Amino acid sequence: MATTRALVRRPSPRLAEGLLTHLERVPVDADLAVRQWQQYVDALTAAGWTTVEVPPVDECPDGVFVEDTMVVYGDLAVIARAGATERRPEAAAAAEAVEAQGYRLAYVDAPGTFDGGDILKVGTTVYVGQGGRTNRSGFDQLRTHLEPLGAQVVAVPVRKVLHLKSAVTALPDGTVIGYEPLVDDPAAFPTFRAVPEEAGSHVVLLDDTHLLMAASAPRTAALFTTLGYTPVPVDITEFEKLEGCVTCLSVRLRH
Ligand code: CIR
Repeated sequence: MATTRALVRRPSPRLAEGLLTHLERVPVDADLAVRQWQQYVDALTAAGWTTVEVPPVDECPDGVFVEDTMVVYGDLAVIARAGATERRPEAAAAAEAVEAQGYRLAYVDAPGTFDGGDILKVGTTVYVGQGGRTNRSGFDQLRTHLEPLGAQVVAVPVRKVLHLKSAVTALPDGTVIGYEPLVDDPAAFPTFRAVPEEAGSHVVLLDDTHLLMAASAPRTAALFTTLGYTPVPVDITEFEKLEGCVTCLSVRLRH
């Protein structure tokens, strides 16, 4: 099996100017953000992941949320055309970085848009959030790229939060987890399970038992422990202020 690698991108000095859709702007501590980003990278490394830094785009405040630049499936990386025009310059260097890791590239073209944060993979099912940054053409093009690889590509509504993965992610056994008040259609997920905190909705699967998650969701971490998982909490307060979460800060490469 290929080694597990993760693309990451260090925060821009302009991070505090990042886009906001559902939250009010509050001051962001840029130095603390860099420290938190380093701790996030260290947590990946400690779990055996090799991190690959994508060259920064300092003129893009949201560049640190590198997950949004693509979706990977099998040996293919589909490069995003960001739903927010300000974020489109982020994609080019991320595409080069993932190609250098051995992935084939495909693109979503105008008028299509998608952000990687709107894509949740559960086995061969690929849920695509619709309503915010990812439009119908983006969905159709993703389906064209991914179905030949064996994926079932399913559209689900997203209106209450920025991205699909702001509302739901999945545990290693395929259970889709989310904070129910922010999930538009829990019934869209056959295995849905509610968690008690919004920030508890987001997990990065470090392996089959270890879950990287925000330190701001202690009750959900306790729930995951009772289910036999080991939570690995990280402080990401400065990114949460900009509607980011643990998933957005990396692209996990398992091919
Ligand atoms: C944005 O609005 O695009 C950024 N401030 C936050 C992006 C978070 N990314 C993600 O959830 N995948």
